[in-house]
Amino acid sequence: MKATLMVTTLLGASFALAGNVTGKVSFKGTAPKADVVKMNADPVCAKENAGKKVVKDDVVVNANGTLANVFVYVKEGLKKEAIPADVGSPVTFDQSGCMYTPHVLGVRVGQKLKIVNSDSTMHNVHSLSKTNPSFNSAMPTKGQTIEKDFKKAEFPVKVKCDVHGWMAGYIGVMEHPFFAVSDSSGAFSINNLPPGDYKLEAWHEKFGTKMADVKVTAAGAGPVEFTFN
Ligand SMILES: [Cu+2]
Repeated sequence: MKATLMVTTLLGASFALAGNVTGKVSFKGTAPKADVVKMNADPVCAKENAGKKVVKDDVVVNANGTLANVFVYVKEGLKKEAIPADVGSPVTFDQSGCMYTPHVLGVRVGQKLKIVNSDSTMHNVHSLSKTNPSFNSAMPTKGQTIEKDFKKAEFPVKVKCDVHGWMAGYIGVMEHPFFAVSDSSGAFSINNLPPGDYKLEAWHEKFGTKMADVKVTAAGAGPVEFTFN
């Protein structure tokens, strides 16, 4: 799919906090029709979603014409000393209603990934990592939790459920904490980035990648806009 990139950088916008890169991911064109996920193969999944219309989560175009689940991260320009040593608290990756929540997330190398089964059915969480060892863990019990981490940076790591063919998620394993995922209004915010010139990459599982240059000064950085179509 041919896509054009529009990057808008308004330096020194008064609403931007110093060191924070905020922006949004727009979607131009016709949103693909969201297919309903048929969960009849597992009556537990079907029951958990009774009365709800669950749609596929590979392309989520928001009501305001933006795109959710885009992973945005600093690809170039970061100095090693700018990377905080503390990798932060565990990040939760939930299997709930037989879907992954969140669908796309980031963790740092060495940061704990807390994988939860909130369903009364068995999920089998299977990472298709290549740089890191793949894991493949059956989680038969509701409320069960396991912890994983990654020793090396790798992006993207696809995760799937071997029981439920519709379940897929993506994890960005990063050396640094300067990443974000666009939300239900298309917004993202990469915080506390030291002043400098950076290249950001925005990645979407179906629409590929876009790059943007951003300059962070002591006054912060203005909004960055990525456009996929
Ligand atoms: Cu599953």
